[in-house]
Amino acid sequence: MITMKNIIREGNPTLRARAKEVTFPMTNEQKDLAHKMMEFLENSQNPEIAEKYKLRAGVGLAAPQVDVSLRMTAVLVPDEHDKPLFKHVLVNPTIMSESVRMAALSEGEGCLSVDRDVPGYVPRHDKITLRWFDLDGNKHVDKLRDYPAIVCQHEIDHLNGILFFDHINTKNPFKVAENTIILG
Ligand code: NB4
Ligand code: NI
Repeated sequence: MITMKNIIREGNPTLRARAKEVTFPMTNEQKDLAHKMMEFLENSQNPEIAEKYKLRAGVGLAAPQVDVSLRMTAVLVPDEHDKPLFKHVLVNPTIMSESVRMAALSEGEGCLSVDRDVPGYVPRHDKITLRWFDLDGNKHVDKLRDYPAIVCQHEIDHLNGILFFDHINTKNPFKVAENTIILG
């Protein structure tokens, strides 16, 4: 299983690299990694398992975070009743279109690869149209908004070597642009 020991941290060059496209058919090793990434998210959101293995809670995990430079990310966004709102491993995800309106989480963002608090709003597109492939190479197109859209943008950033604090306004971390809504 994946634990915090397997997750690389800020300063490791893999986190700043552009990850490579996955080619189909995926290898068994790649599929296995995809399943283990989703399993990590499930475990991290289970209070008993998270406590036992000292896992930080996560709603997303990108392959570069476990030092595999491939365009693949697991996303597990629960709703208030812990029923998944969006639960998929996205392979080669691409944002096809995005809203002009931006959104940011009121609490800012954290990252499993960043061991410090970086306060500030992280402006992201409020709505995105996302194209992605599943492990069998089937193409999917989803329109996402608000929280799931923000999570997917954080994860796709990892595939492009971008970390959340790259988006925070350095002069005024809590500055709100006029086209930005604050969520949460
Ligand atoms: C990715 C997220 C950071 C901001 C928003 C949030 C948590 C992460 C990083 C957008 C994407 C991981 C991957 C949470 C969390 C709410 C839902 C369900 C029950 C606890 C869980 C806590 F843990 N971010 N952590 N950070 N990343 N919400 N929740 N809750 O997930 O670095 O690249 O279990
Ligand atoms: Ni992250």
